[in-house]
Amino acid sequence: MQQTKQFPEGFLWGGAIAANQVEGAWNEDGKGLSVADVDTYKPKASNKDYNAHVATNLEAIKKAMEDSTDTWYPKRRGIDFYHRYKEDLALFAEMGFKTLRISIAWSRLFPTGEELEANSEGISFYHNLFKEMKRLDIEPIVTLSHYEMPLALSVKYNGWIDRQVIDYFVRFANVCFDKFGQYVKYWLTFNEIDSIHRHPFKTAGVIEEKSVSGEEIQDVYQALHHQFVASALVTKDAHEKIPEVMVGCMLTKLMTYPLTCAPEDVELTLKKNLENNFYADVQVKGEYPKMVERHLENEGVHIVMKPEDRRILKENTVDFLTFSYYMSMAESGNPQAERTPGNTVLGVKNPYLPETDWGWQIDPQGLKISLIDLYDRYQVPMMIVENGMGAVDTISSDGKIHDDYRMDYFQAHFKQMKEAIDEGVDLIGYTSWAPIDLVSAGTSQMSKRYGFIYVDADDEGNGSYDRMKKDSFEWYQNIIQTNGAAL
Ligand code: BGP
Repeated sequence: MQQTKQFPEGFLWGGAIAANQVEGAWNEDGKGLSVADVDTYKPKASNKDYNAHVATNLEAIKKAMEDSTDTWYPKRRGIDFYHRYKEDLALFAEMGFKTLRISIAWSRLFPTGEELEANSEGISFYHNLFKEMKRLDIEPIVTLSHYEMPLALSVKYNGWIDRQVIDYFVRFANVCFDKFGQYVKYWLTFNEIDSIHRHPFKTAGVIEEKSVSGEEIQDVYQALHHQFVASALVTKDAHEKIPEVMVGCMLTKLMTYPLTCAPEDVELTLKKNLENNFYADVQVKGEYPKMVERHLENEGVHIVMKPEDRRILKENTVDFLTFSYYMSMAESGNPQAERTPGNTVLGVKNPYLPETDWGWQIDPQGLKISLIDLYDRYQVPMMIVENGMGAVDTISSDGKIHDDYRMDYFQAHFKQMKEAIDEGVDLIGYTSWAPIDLVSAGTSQMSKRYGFIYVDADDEGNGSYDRMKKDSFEWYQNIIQTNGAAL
């Protein structure tokens, strides 16, 4: 069979952003505070000091709630997408985007989460955004919950630990389906739902010291279960309300290799990968895997479920699977093995791989392995909804940004994607993280740059916020225009 470099017809090329990292306007037009709005930035934190910015104890949160500045809370100003979205969408359209993944800020629609009616100014903003996307022929992919929820729900209920939050989320999601369903076919429920284990506050509003059970692991699994049920319930609603809708789950793909072929390393690795699959097992297959249930039992975790929960999960599985892929990990039984930071995790360093400025190990082939592995296991259409390289970009003396390293990164990953497709994987889309520089989720830095478009702002929020094309802009434009043939 003749192999071409072209991707399947209609392949959805594009980019991905999240409301809390781009919008800004944190207190405008009736928006309430979200958990992301209290994410602080410490100027002295080193590039690799991932957790340096996290201040999630109750006292710090309450202080931040009263603080009306945005200097220490960079996500409050984002990249001012709220006011500049037309300019940004025009640039994405110029690159030829077929799709753009965005998220909706829950607290823009429901400032405290408990209102009975949605905030009309919040609705208008997203309505205008979707209208503009339609005009530019950019298909939206919308994440309902991307690392933010109304802060008031976190403080009052301790986030997703309380079952009550399911009802508020279902109300929010239904408003989104009713108001924006005419524009949006692709919906994702929770961004990186598995990340609740790594940062329970950011993902699920869980404040450790407010714990009821006193056991972090118990709290996290309980909150996760509520998110699973909420995800299934809104999947049901979307299926009933929006014709031809596609609802997906979204995972952090943390492909793990054994550091050596010592059986101990292999077994540890197998367990890591099974653990990573658990979240898709529940959302795609509709049930908790037996081994996970046994593991929880052994750990003394008891998830409180309602009698109907298992049926709800089973009857309302997702239509497609999406994931983020930034790097792979290694695993070893040797406690002395060198460690390296990754996407909110610390893993064993793989000696075969280079790394980014932030120490994330670059592994394009791991993307192909991940695609084959996931497709073999779940057999549903897939999308890569985040992949990219956080780097320090500098403006050269000619006034331009020559980000060859970024083009190399993408080129290598795209080739592996194509090979996976040639092997039979049903990959329907790809959205790079992120097409435009934005505030980092992990470090709250602006200087960790991902975009094809540069934003003139620094870590302290100084700058004009003007946009400028990097060299990679034209490069990606060409890939999209030729549907991959230019690779
Ligand atoms: C993913 C998140 C994104 C994003 C990305 C890069 O886990 O879904 O929101 O930010 O990671 O991480 P960072 O911003 O920490 O570099």
